Amino acid sequence: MMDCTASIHFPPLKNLPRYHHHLPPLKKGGRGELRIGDSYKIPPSPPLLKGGTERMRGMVLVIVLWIVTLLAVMAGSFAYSMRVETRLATTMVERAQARALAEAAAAYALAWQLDFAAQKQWPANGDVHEWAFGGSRVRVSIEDAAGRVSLNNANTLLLKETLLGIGVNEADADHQVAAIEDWRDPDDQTRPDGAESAEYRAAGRSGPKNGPFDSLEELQQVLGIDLETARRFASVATVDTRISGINPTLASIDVLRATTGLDEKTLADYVNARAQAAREDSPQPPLPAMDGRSFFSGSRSGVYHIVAMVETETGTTVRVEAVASTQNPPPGQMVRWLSWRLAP
Ligand SMILES: [Ca+2]
Repeated sequence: MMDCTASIHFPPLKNLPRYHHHLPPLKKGGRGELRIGDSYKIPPSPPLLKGGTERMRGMVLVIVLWIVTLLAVMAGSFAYSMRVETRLATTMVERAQARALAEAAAAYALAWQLDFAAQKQWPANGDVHEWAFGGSRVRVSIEDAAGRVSLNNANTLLLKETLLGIGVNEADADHQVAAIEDWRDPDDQTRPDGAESAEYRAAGRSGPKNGPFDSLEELQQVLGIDLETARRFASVATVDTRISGINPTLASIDVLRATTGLDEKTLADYVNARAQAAREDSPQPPLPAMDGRSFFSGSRSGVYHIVAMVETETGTTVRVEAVASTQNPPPGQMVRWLSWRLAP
């Protein structure tokens, strides 16, 4: 009888990986070889592999946390930039609304002067009219240029009284009046205390113009007039009339304060009486008597200085300064705009 017993020879297990010591003892053969029927149990994962998995899990957790943090930072940054852009857009819209309101107020004040009956109710004397519109505060004033000091036509006395009235001392006022007159007269003959081309050259400045003032800003170029004096003078002056005096019924309280020498109470009483007469449609009161000043007139000019200021609920402010004339308007229009300035 044939021996059917077959045996399979496995290679010796000498070179098994490091966990070979977990191999169970051979049940059969006992000579380092496995035979069919031998049972073999796969050993559990070695402890080193288990520790590596935990470290990997920790690293994944750290990476996820970093990603979450990064996303949170990005979301916060996006929200902030959106808030800034929204605020900027809101400010621009508010500013556009305030500007439209100031322009409307300027046009509204001017419209009152185009009708004789309306003109009596709202005299162009620089009084501030105030109202609220859509949560914004609107303040507008309009002055006939006949109530202002004409830089081109005011005489020596009126120029000097105005300079004294805005705070210039006596000696400087004499120099400045002469410099203004030398600036605008056509000759190059220096009057006492004045300044013609020789004085401007000596000072390293250009001038004088030897012609009429075209703008109030030109005052800053006159030799001997500092910036602050020029600014104050400009607030009560005009370059758009040919009237040598001022009309007190159309002069603002600032002009009256600078030119009349009257005390504050007398001025306030006069301005209040003037406003009441306009409301009641009665004749304008006379200016209180003064000592010898003769630069007043009863003229009107038809040229208007307008200031409109708007302040919104959130504090956005817009100021419009304009000068308009009813003389020689362009065809089809009622007024001619001489200047228009928008200030923040
Ligand atoms: Ca001159």
